[in-house]
Amino acid sequence: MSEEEDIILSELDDEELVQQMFDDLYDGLKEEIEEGVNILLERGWAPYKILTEALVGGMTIVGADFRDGILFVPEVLLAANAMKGGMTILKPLLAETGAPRMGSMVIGTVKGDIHDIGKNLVSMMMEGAGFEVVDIGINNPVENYLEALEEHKPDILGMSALLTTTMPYMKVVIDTMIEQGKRDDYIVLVGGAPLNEEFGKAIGADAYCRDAAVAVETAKEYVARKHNAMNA
Ligand code: B1M
Repeated sequence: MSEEEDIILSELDDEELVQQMFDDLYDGLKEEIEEGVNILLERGWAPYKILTEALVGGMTIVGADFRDGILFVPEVLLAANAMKGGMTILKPLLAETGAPRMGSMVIGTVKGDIHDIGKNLVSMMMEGAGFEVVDIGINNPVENYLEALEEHKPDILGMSALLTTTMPYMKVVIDTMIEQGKRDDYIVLVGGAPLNEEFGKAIGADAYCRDAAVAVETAKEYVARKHNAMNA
């Protein structure tokens, strides 16, 4: 039996458990991540704390080693899969806050880009805050966004991009909305690791959101403004 198999997660204290979850995420061990999440929930950790400290914290380490050429795509896919296992447990709990309905959002990752963990996290947090979310998935050409906007008529369009090569596609979507006279019908929020506020402004989005918590706050602020303007 290997040393790894001897570790009993429930016997670790919180700090050790989170460290072990970082290792397990790194090794793509989905079942262990799910077990770790359940243990932290039993110990009274808030779902949001588990998400940010154990799961996102672990993924940050994976990201650094991916960047430095220590980890490769297959390993990172396994880590992503393990993270999704943990997120699946937390999703209903984050949505359970009984928050009043705040508004609605269509969200998707742009064409050429298949990263979806951040987008999924934003969707979960938005749902938890009382937004109705329609997630159109990854690799979306402009037509998909426009169809979803037409069909669901949300308050917000959210776009995600994780690659410097795909982030300019957000401008293609916004420019097409402008051409079709639809831009002002929606609040456009953008996010993803390589973006920044300046980029958000330059492409004509309403706001850039650094993380899921900022996305929720920004969405609330803009929807309230929109409703106030409509009632004025
Ligand atoms: Co990719 N990848 N990847 N990858 N990957 C990055 C992004 C990279 C930075 C890694 C690195 O080199 N350090 C790098 C991009 C470099 C660049 O463009 N400058 C990179 C690369 C190069 C690639 C490939 C090209 C690798 C290759 O094939 N050679 C390839 C591209 C595939 C493609 O998309 N066409 C690729 C593939 C993959 C995997 C498939 C293996 C996997 C994705 C699995 C999946 O998503 N299902 C993967 C992963 C996991 C990563 C890293 C390690 C982690 C991303 C992640 O999930 N982070 C990433 C390194 C990194 O970011 N540190 C990397 C956790 C997540 C919670 O954070 O996504 O930033 P994030 O989301 C945050 C905020 O950004 C914000 O809120 C979220 C939650 O707080 N946010 C929004 C995100 N979207 C939002 C939308 C909003 C609002 C806020 O709308 C309102």
